[in-house]
Formats: sequence, C-alpha cells, structure tokens
Amino acid sequence: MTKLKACLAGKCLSLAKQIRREIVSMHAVSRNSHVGSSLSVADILVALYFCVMKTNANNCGDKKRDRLLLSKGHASSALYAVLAKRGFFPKKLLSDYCVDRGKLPGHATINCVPGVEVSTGSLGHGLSIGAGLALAAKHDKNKSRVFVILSDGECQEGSVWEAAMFASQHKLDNLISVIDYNKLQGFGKTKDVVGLEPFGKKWAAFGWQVKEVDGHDMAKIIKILESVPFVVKKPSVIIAHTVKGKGVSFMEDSLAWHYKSPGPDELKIALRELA
Ligand SMILES: Cc1ncc(C[n+]2csc(CCOP(=O)(O)OP(=O)(O)O)c2C)c(N)n1
Repeated sequence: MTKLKACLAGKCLSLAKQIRREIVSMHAVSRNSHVGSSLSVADILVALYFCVMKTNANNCGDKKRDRLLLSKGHASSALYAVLAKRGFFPKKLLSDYCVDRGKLPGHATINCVPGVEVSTGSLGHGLSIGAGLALAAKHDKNKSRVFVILSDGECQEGSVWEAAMFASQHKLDNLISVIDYNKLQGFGKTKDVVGLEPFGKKWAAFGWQVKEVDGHDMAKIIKILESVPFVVKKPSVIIAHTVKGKGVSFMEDSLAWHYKSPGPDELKIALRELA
C-alpha cells in the first residue's frame, strides 16, 4: 500500500470512530432500536462517501453522481451521521433523529435531508431499485454507479434474488452490492433462521462477480471498492464480514442490541470506548 493510501485509510478509520460516536449518541437521545445495525455498517459507509463515490453535497441533483441506496434502511442513523459529516446538511440536525416532530425518521427517508437517495426500511427492495437506476444509467450512457448496501437477513427474501437475476441478465456492471454480513438478524443468528451459505457461490450462480472482505478493515474495504467492477459486463457483489454493534464491547455480536438503546451510563461507557 502506498503511503498516501495508508494515510487515507487512517483518516477514514478516525472518521468512522467519530461516526460511531454520533450513532450511539443519536440512539441515546431517541431511544430507537437498531444501534447495532448502524455500528455494523459504519466503516463501509465512510469508505464509500469519503473515498470511493463521486458524490458530494454540491452534486446531489447531478445525473452523473454515484448513488448509494441503504437497503437496510433501519440503519439510517449511520447514513445520516455520514451525510452530515460529508456536509450534506448541518450536523445539529442529527439531534432530530427519530424524535417527535424531528426531521430524520428512523428509517432512511428520501427528501428528509439532501443525500438520501431512496426511502428504505421495508427490507428486500433496495437491490431492485438499484438495478432499475443502473439500467437507466446504461440507457443514458451515463457513467454513474449504483451502490446498494444489503443486510444478511434481507438476503433471505426472494425479491433480492429476482433483482440479482435481472442485474446479470442486463450486464449491469455499474451496479455494486455490498452485503453487511454480520450474521445476526432480528430473531437470532442468520444461520439458524435461514442460512445463506454457500453465500458467495449463490451470488456467483446468479451471474455476479463476488469478492469477500473484512468489513472493518478500512484499507481493504477501500481497495476492494475502488476495484469495481470486478469484471466488465457483470454486476459486482462484496460480501463484507462484519460484527453487529462493532466498536462498543457490550454491543458487539449481541442480539439484544438490535433492539436496545443506550441509557446514560451505557452511553458514557460507549463514548469512552470510542474515544
Ligand atoms: C420486509 C421487512 N420485514 C421485517 C422488517 C423488520 N425488521 C427490521 S430490521 C430486521 C432484521 C434485521 O436483520 P438483518 O436484516 O440481518 O440486518 P442487520 O440489522 O443485522 O444489519 C427486521 C426483520 C423490515 N424492516 N422489513
């Protein structure tokens, strides 16, 4: 890795820590669920918005921008925190997250603030929307790319696989799916509910080019995201191995923190660990 790349990855790691601090603080105020889901995906979002995507606060309406669809829309606190840090809207709005009359709903909602591309939260829709946007970009001979972040539990839904077939049929190499594979869903371990393995082979069988990565190793995430499409005329999928609740010891890999939100003492410990 060059010195410059190492420096960039280091900067992103520090940004991800700041984002995690915002996330736990937002959940402590709103007392909303899904803090673990947001901590899980923080590194991926930082890498995309700060290193990889051609998207910024000034090109929100530009047809040629890269787009990010957070299909696991219940992790909206992570998306809002990253968008605020990237300058899409003032950071003070984060205190509006999921509170009465607040501007930031608990599931990612289009038009609530600049930068949210699509409303999500009903799992299983993001990849279809992404495939449609990617196909439209191809028709327009527009080089913009569409990144869709899926959760593992969501990949149990048939609609994901319909979109996967459609994308390879149409050779959508401008569509990139990143799977936040934290191995926990709402009611237990993914492998005990409906197992996904052999996961990579399934995507490959649906015509996607597959790579796997440690979803918390910033340098590796950036490197792999920068190398898309992996193959011309094929959609790319990155299976990112992650830990739900990453960064806060008592939230890590704990089903309870899919639902719980930190009280004042837990917030203090979490912020200390994320210092
Ligand atoms: C279609 C649909 N069914 C149920 C839910 C309720 N729900 C919210 S999060 C979640 C599961 C979360 O697990 P996973 O999808 O693996 O995401 P993670 O939080 O682990 O990233 C469920 C079932 C939903 N949002 N959408």
